Amino acid sequence: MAEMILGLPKEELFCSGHTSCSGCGPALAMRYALKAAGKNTVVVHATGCMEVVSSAYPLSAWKVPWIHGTFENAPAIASGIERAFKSKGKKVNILAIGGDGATFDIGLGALSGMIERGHKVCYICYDNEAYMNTGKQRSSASPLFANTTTTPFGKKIHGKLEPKKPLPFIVAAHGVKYVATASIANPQDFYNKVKKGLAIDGPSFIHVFAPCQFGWKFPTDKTIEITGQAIKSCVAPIYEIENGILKLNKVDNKIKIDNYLNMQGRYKHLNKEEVFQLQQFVDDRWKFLTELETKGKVFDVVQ
Ligand SMILES: Cc1ncc(C[n+]2csc(CCOP(=O)(O)OP(=O)(O)O)c2C)c(N)n1
Ligand code: SF4
Ligand SMILES: [Mg+2]
Repeated sequence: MAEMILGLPKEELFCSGHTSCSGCGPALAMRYALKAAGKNTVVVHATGCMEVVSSAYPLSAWKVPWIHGTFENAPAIASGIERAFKSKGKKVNILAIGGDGATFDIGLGALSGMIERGHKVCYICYDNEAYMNTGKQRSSASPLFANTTTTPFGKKIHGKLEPKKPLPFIVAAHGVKYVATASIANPQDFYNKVKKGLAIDGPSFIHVFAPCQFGWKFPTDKTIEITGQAIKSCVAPIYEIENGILKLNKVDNKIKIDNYLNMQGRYKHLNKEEVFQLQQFVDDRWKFLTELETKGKVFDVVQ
């Protein structure tokens, strides 16, 4: 039996020596995801920070077979690999991984196709809420009012004008058996969800909230604290949608979002009205989710 630490295998399959910034949230997500998937895994990676920092030729941080295609086609490559193994009667975990830019925006068509065709692939989106690798441009996962290089705070606009795209729900509406959100502040929860996703006989989708100190502008030792603030304030709701039924991770003593915002440079321009609007958005969505939880099955499952 593998040696475990805090309920996770000690062995690292995404190993040290990669070139991410210190305090990188997504790099932790890679470590935990690989601990859950184990050695019998092929990883297909979209372009983005985690691909770039882990694969500078001739080096690799991956101790499992790993392939990088382009920014937009990881789900299509994963689909082909899955069918090839299936035709040989081999059982291998297929993890497709992309950032929010690759998943919410540019690879969404390929992801939708992979899901609709029913490929047995677990897709993990690590969400650092912008196109970080190319210099902090906004994505459709960037939150309302976030200061990015393409939604800069200035006289005309105060950061991004649109709220975050509700991607887990868009994926769930495809009829997928397993969709989950997770965070790097609760490795056991994320680990269990990746295991569950890989065990599904069909596509599964996991969205992991993973702060980026470079893009969000916070000190490198605050990554987990900020993630914790996002969970406790319900900025990042954590839930599963299993066979169409939504189950929320409970939050005792929900806190206000002020501290979460104050810890980050990307929000330092906000005025009181904007903080109020953001709080309202978070509260409304939490209420919506808690109400949805009481309804039983909210999505049809067709996979
Ligand atoms: C078709 C295409 N457009 C743009 C790029 C340039 N590009 C490479 S990585 C990247 C940003 C990736 O953002 P995300 O998926 O959120 O990952 P992150 O870098 O934030 O980890 C962009 C725009 C590209 N490689 N291919
Ligand atoms: S820019 Fe952000 S996501 Fe990219 S390596 Fe640095 S901390 Fe990690
Ligand atoms: Mg990103």
